[in-house]
Amino acid sequence: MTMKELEGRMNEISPARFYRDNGYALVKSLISADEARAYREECHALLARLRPSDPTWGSARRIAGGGATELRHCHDAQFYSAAFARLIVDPRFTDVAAELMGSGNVQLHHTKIFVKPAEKGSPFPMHQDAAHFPHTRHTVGAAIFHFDDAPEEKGCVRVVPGSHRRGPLPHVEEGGWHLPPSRWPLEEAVPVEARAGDVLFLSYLTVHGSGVNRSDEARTTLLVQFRDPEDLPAEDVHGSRGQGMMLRGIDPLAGR
Ligand SMILES: O=C(O)CCC(=O)C(=O)O
Repeated sequence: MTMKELEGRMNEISPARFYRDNGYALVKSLISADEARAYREECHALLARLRPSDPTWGSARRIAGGGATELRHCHDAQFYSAAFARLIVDPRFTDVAAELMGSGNVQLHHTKIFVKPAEKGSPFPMHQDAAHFPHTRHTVGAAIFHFDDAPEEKGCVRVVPGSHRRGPLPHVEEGGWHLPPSRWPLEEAVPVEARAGDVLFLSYLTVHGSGVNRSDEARTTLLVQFRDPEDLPAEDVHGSRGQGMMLRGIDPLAGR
């Protein structure tokens, strides 16, 4: 399907149905434009306070055509500003996450803010998040809150629709931990352009990446990785301070 056909289909059917078929769903205006603007300011103020690290993958430079690029980032944002703690338990978000997973219970894996600075915001080579933190039942998903518009020239997220059905794929350690770029070129993936307030939900098996921000404005997002609490990690990797917090419902495994 072309990008336009996918967008049309997304408007016709429920996010849960589209997510099941394609491994992703863009929920438009999940928060208002005013809320997105306030969260944008909160992200930039927080990063200014923290002196953030730059997690740009070594292989990003090749994708960017050789030039240096930059990412500003913070893990576990809800530990630094209560605004993010409120957002991750907001039923507008958790109800969608529950519906997509087919579980009433939504548990936090981790959160991270990404700011791709204007003109040189780093790309992400194509990958599955599953390669970074594999789980036993594959319910894990990401919700990417957009706090400003993310058109293609800003390095929006790109996806391979339906790739979640292929299961975990072998990744290569090559300036990052991603799929071989020659077999999974970023340019061939479908760009999911978003507006401030939109939230992109993505299965952790969906092959995705993102391009360079070449625009004159930063791209600002909060990524919330969630799971069904009964979906246990397959490997003891990727710890984070907030992991295991319940965002909706209960943890049926507690006390066992
Ligand atoms: O925000 C982006 O551009 C992509 C982030 C991503 O792919 C990830 O964190 O797994």
